[in-house]
Order: sequence, then structure tokens, then C-alpha cells
Amino acid sequence: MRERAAAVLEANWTGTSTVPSRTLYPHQWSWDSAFIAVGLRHVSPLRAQLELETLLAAQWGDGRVPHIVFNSSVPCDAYFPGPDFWRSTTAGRAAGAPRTVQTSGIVQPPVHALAAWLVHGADPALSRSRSFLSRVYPRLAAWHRYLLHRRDLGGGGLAAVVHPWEQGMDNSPCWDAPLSRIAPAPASAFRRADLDHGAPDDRPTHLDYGRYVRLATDYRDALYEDQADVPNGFAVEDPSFNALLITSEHALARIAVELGAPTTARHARAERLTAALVERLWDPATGMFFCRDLRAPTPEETGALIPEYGVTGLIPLILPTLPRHVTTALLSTARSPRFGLGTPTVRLVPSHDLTGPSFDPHRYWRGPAWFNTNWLVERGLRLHGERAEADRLRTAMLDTALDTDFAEYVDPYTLHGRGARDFSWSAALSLDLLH
Ligand code: 9YW
Repeated sequence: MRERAAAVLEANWTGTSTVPSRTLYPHQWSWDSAFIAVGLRHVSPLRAQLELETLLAAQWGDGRVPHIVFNSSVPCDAYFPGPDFWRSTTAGRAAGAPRTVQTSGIVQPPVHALAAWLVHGADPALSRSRSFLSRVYPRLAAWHRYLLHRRDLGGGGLAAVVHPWEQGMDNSPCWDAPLSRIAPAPASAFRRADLDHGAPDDRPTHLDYGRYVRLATDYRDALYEDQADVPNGFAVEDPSFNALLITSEHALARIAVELGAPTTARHARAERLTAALVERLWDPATGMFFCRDLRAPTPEETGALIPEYGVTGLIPLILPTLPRHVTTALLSTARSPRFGLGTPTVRLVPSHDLTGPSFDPHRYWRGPAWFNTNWLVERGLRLHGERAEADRLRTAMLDTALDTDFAEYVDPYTLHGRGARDFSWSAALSLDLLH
């Protein structure tokens, strides 16, 4: 298992970073790289450090870390939307996009400080000899500053995403309501390069793509400026995105200790963010974290919680200081028929409510189980002392990774692989579970 997983990461390594998949995603993706580094540290701590350094070298002047860093030796039409769509070196100039490398202009979940801390721990001597943490720390701090200031579009202290691609669970039913208000771009505005490699039934629909392209085009044409007062468009506070930010704040505090920098403000910020997450996204009546739609059209609906049970709402389990009553209620939601945690028929946590009308066991983030979200839930279970359940989930992940050749995602009932194979974060997180 270890050898096979390491071989996947070796085959997907470009010399400076790792592609998520040679076929479907031939560039560097932001949160993929963080998860990849977490696994890669067990095989090559040096490559794991380089992975994060390469990503952070493409950071914009305003602090954002782009969701894709393009590899200039890959043909432009291998992935859509490519560099000619995002035009970072021109449209991104005002926001400080780098001149020497092409990137997208949106972001992905901030798992990076957590990854940097774990990578450091794999070989502290190497890390110190390369000044790894002291070089990445200012960049990670600027990244969090961008999210906490420029992206606090709701004014409640949480970071908002302005595109479903930013949250990382592209076609989750959580986005159906906010996306329904977006006029899709015409089919002539895009070419589905993803369908050259993926089955149409396993991927987002054309209508989804039309809306993704419209949102990205409008953001680019506004020169990637973040505006709190735009009435239309898409702005959502998401539980998983913010929980990862909080976890990364805790990691930044640990990094600061290692570097001898002040830490009190960081711990206090992580606590404030945890309180804001509970205040703004926790629904005590249902025992679930929901997304908050900041651009709902009528005044009564403004700021409404979106009552869709996505796996995003379970990810706050990774937070160490979640109030006990919240953790208890969230664990019962995870064990309910909606997610089936701990039941023999559902060995991996699905990406969406098994009992909901939008559930689809094959279509991307509308039901299939993914390795990164299961790894996070496993970590959360362990953190809260649910050892037996964490062990069962770990075993199911490792069995499934091996059986499916590290599939991108799997049917949560049959555990048959869907999407790409030899998928980097599936291999990397399996390696991490083995240690
Ligand atoms: C796309 C690379 C990315 C992931 C996202 C996933 C998908 C890109 O692939 O988005 O073209 O749809 O949804 O989370 O980072 O693996």
C-alpha cells in the first residue's frame, strides 16, 4: 500500500509540485497541494516543503493564494478555464498577481498552515536547516489576513467564498439556491475539457458550468476586487472553509511558538472565529452547520442559512474548542441516516445527505464519498475521543483506496471508484493514515 501510494505521488510530481491527476487536472491546485504535502511528508519531507513553497511563491500582493498555479509547459486547452481565461498577469495586476507565473484569480480552502506545521514535524532538522517555517510564515499570515479582512463580506468575522470552486465542493446541492440566481454564460463561452477524461454523469452539468463561467468572468472583469456591497453575484459563508481557516490559525500559533514570535493574538483569533462560526452557521434545532447565503434577494431572506446537509457541515468536528453540546449534536447528525457514520452499509461518509432529494451516488459532490473529507472527519473523531469509530473509518478508507487504485471519489454504498484514478490526495492521505 505504502509503495503504491508513493508511486502515485512520484508519477504525479512535476519537479516542483504535484498535479492532482495527470489526465483531469494537469496543473497545481491549492488545497490539493496542502493535502498532498500532508502525505508526501512521510515519503519525502523535502518534496513536501517544496510543494507548499511552489504554491506560496504564486501568492498575490493582496495575500490571496490562487486556486490554480498553471504549468506553462502544459498545452493551454488541456484544462478549462486555463490561463487565457483568468488573465492573472493583466486583470490581476491591481490585486498584485505575480508577473512571472500564470494563476487563477479565485482561492481554495486554507489548509496550508496546517499542512506546513505537519510537514515541519516530519523532519524538524531539515525544516530548520532550510528555514522552511520562517520563509512560509509571513506568506501564510498574509493569506489569513486577506481572508479575514477582504473576504469578511458578511461583516460577522467569517470569510466568504465568491465562487463554488473556492469552497472546493463544486456542485454541492448547498450551492443550488445561490447559483439559481446566476444567469449562465452561453455554451459558446466554454469548452468542457473535463469531459475528455470524465464520464458526464459523474461530473457537474452544463448548466452548472455556465454559471461557474459567468461568476468567474464577472469577478475577473471587476479585476478580482472583493466588494461587500454587490447586490447580485455569489457570496456564501461555508462551515468547512471557515473550520479549516480556524484549524490553520491554531497551526500558525504553533509555528509562531517555534519561531519565537508572539502567539497570544493568534490563539485569541482562533477562539473568536470558533465563536463566530457557531453563532453564524450552527443551527441548534437540527444539530448541523449550514452555509449562510449573503446575497439572498429579499430583505427577509438576507443572510439566510441554506438548509442542505452537505458534508461541509460536519467538518467543524476538526475544531478543538467546539462547545461540547455542539460536538455531541453534530456527532449524532453524522450517525443519523443522513450520513450513516458507523453503519455497516455506509462505510465512508458521503458528500451529501443520503436521504435528501438531491442525493446522487455518482455525481461528484452530490453524494459520492471523497478521501479528503473523510480524512478530516476521521481526524475530528479522533480529536473528540471517538477512537473506535475513527479506526473503522480509517480501515474503510485504506481498503477503498487500494481497491479503487486511489479513485478521486467513490459511490458511498458500493465503494466503487468514480472519476479519475491515481488521484494524488487519495494516495497522499492514505499514506498519512498508514503512519
Ligand atoms: C474542477 C482538483 C480540484 C479540487 C476540487 C474539485 C475539482 C476542479 O478538482 O475542481 O475542474 O472541477 O472539486 O475540490 O481541488 O483536484
